[in-house]
Amino acid sequence: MDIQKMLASIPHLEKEPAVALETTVLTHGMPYPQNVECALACEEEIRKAGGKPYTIGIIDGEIRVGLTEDEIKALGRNTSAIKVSRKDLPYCIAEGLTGSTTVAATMIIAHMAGIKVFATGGIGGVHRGFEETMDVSSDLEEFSKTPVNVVCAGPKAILDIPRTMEYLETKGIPVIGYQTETLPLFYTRESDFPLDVVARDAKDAARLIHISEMLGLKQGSLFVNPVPVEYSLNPLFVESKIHEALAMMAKDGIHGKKVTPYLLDKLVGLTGGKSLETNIALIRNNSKVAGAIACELAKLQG
Ligand code: PSU
Ligand code: MN
Repeated sequence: MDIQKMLASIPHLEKEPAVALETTVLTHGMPYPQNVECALACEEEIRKAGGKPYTIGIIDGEIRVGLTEDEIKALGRNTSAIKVSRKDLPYCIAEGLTGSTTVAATMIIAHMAGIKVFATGGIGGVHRGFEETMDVSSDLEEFSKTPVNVVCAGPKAILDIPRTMEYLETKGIPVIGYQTETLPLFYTRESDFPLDVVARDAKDAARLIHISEMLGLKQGSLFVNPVPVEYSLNPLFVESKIHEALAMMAKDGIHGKKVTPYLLDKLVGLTGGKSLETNIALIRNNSKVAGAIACELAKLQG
């Protein structure tokens, strides 16, 4: 693989209303075939909002910005694709492997392509029991390194939410409520965590991104966008299922990069598929909002 040639093939999309989409949620976050349907629906949501979707992944060791529909379908069926975060990028490319990119790795590649807005479901964060395991997602660290702005439905509820928020604060990462004054918790719309900053609409959000850029802050921000009300799950129901999933995980001795996929998978079973339905709804909704923000940003900067 000629690395120089591969890098030269990455498009430059600074002036476009481009929105990045990740692929770990496709390969490790949802079962087939809902994963593929969801990935294609997210692209469509972005287009409907006037944006241009670019699904990011690594095919046979080659970084790809803008997978085709057939490639998304193939990746969604590929059970041997590796989960690629920041640390895994060189290895995946060196070995010519096919990999799906996490929030952290997708931010890095999106930035190479000049994409400033990125939609996902929920970012990684500080895991419950981190005192013991030291498990903190490298997604959090990425925001202080890479100026890409992520629309999500809050940190995943499986995490230690107060500590995830403290970590973001320490790193100087803006957490901006999209039409909400409290932090949404992925499967549920609301929480007891107040937010300092609220974006009233996509234009507001784009201005915050633009100003951060003009100040030369060279870091990302996090837009937290609540799941649509009809898909929001009861927080007590979710919490009890998370406890069950965590107990199963302890018994199965799961660690490291397997933790998040394991918990999401167990929750689908424990909630009778409800968590999956909600996950699909929220990620589509985030894609729609990201498309609108990317449009406003392109107008500001075009
Ligand atoms: N959003 C979802 N489902 C997912 C993810 C996000 O709705 O599976 C993925 C993202 O790729 C994120 C990863 O980066 O989960 C977090 O993994 P970890 O906790 O190992 O960093
Ligand atoms: Mn981890």
